[in-house]
Amino acid sequence: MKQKLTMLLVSGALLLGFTVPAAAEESDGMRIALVGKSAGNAFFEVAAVSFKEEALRLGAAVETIYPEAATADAQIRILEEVIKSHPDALCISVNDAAALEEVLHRVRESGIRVSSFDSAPEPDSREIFINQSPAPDVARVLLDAVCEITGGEGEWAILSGSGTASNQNAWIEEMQTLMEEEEYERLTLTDVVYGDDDPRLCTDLTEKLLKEHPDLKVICAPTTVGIASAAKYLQENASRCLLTGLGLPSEMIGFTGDTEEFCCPCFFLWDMKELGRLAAYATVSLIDGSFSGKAGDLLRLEDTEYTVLPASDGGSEIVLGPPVRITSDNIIEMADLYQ
Ligand code: RAM
Repeated sequence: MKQKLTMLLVSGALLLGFTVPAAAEESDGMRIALVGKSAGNAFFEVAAVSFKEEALRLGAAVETIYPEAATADAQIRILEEVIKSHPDALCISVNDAAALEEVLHRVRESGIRVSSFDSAPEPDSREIFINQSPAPDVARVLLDAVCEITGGEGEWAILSGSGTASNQNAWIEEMQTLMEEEEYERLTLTDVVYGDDDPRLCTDLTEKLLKEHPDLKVICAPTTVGIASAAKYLQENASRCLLTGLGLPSEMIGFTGDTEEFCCPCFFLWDMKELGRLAAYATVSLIDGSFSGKAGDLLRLEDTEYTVLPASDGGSEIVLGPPVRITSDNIIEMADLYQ
């Protein structure tokens, strides 16, 4: 078993240039491949910390694998390797649910259990999705923040991740639906752009948005990479345009505050520790057969009980909880929590 794992690590390292986590070599028991959207995105590294801790506690070794870019092709190449090395389970956040459907079917057919978190695969490509927060709740807090920052009227734009990401697309769709409500009717969504969770592209798109829309009041970036890149650009250029979205507290220190020197009055995230922990617990429970992932099933994680619900896409999911608002009041505390 150890030999197989080493082969995957070596081939993965050659293919993608990622490093071998120490934890992956510490167990001869269950093995899990944890696949994020892309390398260099700290969101997945933070989620992996509590994922690995929980998995190790339960006797499973974790290999984290990050594709070189947030694309379907890069993830497909990784999944081909995963099929060959055959861990007990795969837990994935997908860049493109439709494009990954075929390879994920083959992963499942090979006997590897498939859980997912953050960005959901198609219902029949997964056994369970750990949903960080319901999409309507995420959309509501973001739109309310845009409303609050603009004073309820004016132009705003969205700087998203990749155009095929299920999570960002669900949040954007929900925001567009909510825009029909009366309280948002004086807000104008001027543009939606996709920075592919690539810091350079996100920076260029921020510049482009400001040039093309000189009256832009707020950029909403529902991606940790997008918001961090936009924050740097806006603040370095002393832009009057402000910022909100979904961010990692550690990356938003120095940009978050209510006074003029800061570009971001508030942003949101969810409980990253619990996201990783719950995803690991669900994955190990699939492997050991104590959990089916089907609607109605239960997961008991210490004193919290999670029920599997039917997801809006027809699959099943466990919902973690509501998004958390982060401001200058709690950013330091939150950054300490999610290292
Ligand atoms: C980025 C990713 C991830 C998303 C967070 C908020 O890091 O796109 O999928 O959940 O932002």
